[in-house]
Amino acid sequence: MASQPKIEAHHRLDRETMLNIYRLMYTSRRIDDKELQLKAQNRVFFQISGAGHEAVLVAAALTLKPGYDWFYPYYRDRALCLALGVTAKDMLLQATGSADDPSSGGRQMPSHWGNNQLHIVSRSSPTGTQFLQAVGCAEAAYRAELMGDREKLIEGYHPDGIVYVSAGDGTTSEGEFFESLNTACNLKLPLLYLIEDNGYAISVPVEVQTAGGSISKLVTGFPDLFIEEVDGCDPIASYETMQRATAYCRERRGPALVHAHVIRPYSHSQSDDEKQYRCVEELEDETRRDPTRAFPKFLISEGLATEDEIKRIADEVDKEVNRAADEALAAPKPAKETATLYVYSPDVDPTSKDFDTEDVAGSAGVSPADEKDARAPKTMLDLINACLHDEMARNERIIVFGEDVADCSREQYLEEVKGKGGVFKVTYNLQRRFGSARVFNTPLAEANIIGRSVGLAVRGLKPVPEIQFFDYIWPAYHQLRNEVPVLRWRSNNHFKCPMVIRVAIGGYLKGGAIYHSQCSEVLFTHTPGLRVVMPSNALDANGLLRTAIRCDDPVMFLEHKHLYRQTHNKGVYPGPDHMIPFGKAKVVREGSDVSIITYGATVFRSLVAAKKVEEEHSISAEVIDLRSLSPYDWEAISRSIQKTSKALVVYEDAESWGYGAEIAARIADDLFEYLDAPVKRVAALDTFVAYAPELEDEILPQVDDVAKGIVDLSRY
Ligand SMILES: Cc1ncc(C[n+]2csc(CCOP(=O)(O)OP(=O)(O)O)c2C)c(N)n1
Ligand SMILES: [Mg+2]
Repeated sequence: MASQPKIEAHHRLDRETMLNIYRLMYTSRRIDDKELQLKAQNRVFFQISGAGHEAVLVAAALTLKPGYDWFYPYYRDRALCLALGVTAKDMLLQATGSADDPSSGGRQMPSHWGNNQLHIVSRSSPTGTQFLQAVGCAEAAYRAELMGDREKLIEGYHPDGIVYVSAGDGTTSEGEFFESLNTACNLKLPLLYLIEDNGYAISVPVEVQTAGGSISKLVTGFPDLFIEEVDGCDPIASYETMQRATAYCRERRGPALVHAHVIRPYSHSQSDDEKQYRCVEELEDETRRDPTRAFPKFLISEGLATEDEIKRIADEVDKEVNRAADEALAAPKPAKETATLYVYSPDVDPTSKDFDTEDVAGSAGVSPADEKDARAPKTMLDLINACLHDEMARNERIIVFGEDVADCSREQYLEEVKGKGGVFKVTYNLQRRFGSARVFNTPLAEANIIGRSVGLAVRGLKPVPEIQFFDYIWPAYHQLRNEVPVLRWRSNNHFKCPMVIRVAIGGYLKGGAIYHSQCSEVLFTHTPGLRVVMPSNALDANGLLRTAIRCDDPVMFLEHKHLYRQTHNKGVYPGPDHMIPFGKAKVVREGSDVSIITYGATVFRSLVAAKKVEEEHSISAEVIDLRSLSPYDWEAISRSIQKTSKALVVYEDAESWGYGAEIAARIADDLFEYLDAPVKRVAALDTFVAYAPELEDEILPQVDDVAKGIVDLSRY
């Protein structure tokens, strides 16, 4: 038995804890070794090691509470996850791609952590997307506190709960890191950043990556940010630092950033050989710092453990890891039929009859936007606004935010001023009615808006963010492609982030030019996991938005700017329960000669064109407004074409590779025997939308283009 006189000098860590630190660090390393061995045997298919990062990670876990705090660990955080309660077998189940892998059911690579009971939120592979999600996760508690009833409003609320997020040194170069610090500091969120600096991002050394070579020095200007640098190979020093940092967050004094210097003894990955770009001395120095070697030596030299005790722990761990590997290798693999499970919610089906109140006669209520004039036709903008009012009143978890969406951020002036409520006024009066905790402005940063939404949704709030212009959605595209639609699927339904992303889209503005006219809805319909809708009129917008908000999937709600205030598409407020299911098109004009399949701003143009060809050429064109683009109503398309035998797909986006290309291809595939002519498309020229009205008219599809398309097709 080792003597214990020096325990006090080790910062309240008792002998048992220190031996446990060693056990966890060594287990982490041995799982890496086991995975590498199995990789060489082709029984696991990828390996990402946590080697060299173990000390600070075990220390961090000692100061954090699984299932109480929330965690966004990155791929090197094996030791943290082990210390939080993930087992060796759980890890090896993922490495072997097993059905019982609790993180992802065999869907993600190893070291892509996720465990809903422990509050480890499923992680993806992109570097940096975790930061803003972690902000949202911490912000959920902040908002719930402002809103009252916090235990009821969000999942896992604790007044001193914190959110942990980690990343490597290289990943701090992603813009989202700085965007996240901006908001975490601005809202003084309880967010703990652990930056694990192993000196390299694959082969790029830290001085090339970061101005001045030190991320902790670079971020010193952020207000209320606790910053500390530590030797992350020393578990005791790391524990002290982590304790100070977590205490700072728990006391709600602001976010904390720990910059831990660690090593990377196993190269970046098994496909990287660091000897190609690192010198021998550097690698030897790292070997000396390796915590799985240095810490047991320290324990022995300090009289805290004997060599035998260390050996016994190592033997036990080796046995445990071998047993876990055997069990994982014997575990069943996912059944082929499960491949498409959980792309969408298995519980709530927005295409079902539950979401169809469209044909219920009469107005069921009075528009909160305009009580005096309930029966007067309203614009699309008014009825979207009315739906937001209704739904926010119905569900207190809904929060609305974005650039300029609030009425007046400086609340003290709310009574004096009219209020902004969005650049198009779609969110008008929401802040005034529902308060600044639920309706607020964000920084001018689209990734910030969507990344935060993911974290807010994970905690059970229902974000309805606005992207001011579709043309500027691109900074958020990473989150919208790799995170929002994927979370449910990649976590095997353990996590989800339902939200409604409202986006002002489209051209025909006269003067909108390149950067206020874009529509590339196809980039979102091409993404599994997203629902995409694009209404053409006020009533549909109201009913589809309600379905979008009440369903359990992420929805891209595309609002055509040109349609916001038209007179031709007005509708009477339909009451607070008007819903249109997704995937239900509408035949907006019956016809027998040609079927026009369209949506958005080209619906009206197609209707005018159909009328024109009827009058001028006695051609009878049927017009189908798809309304919802993914899913879409194949039955309606098929029915119409079986009647007319001719199909014209009309859409506003550039013709090549556009949304209509898929529809045209499917018609050609599935309805070939009914067709009397090739499937034709009318769409924009394959260029950008120009400012000069003459050019804009030439570029975007006009009534005459559609009319010509109908005539040509009917004469074919
Ligand atoms: C957005 C994105 N770009 C590139 C990659 C490829 N990649 C994976 S890890 C990595 C280096 C990360 O370095 P660092 O953040 O220092 O973490 P470390 O691996 O050193 O722990 C790169 C470039 C990625 N996964 N995601
Ligand atoms: Mg690194």
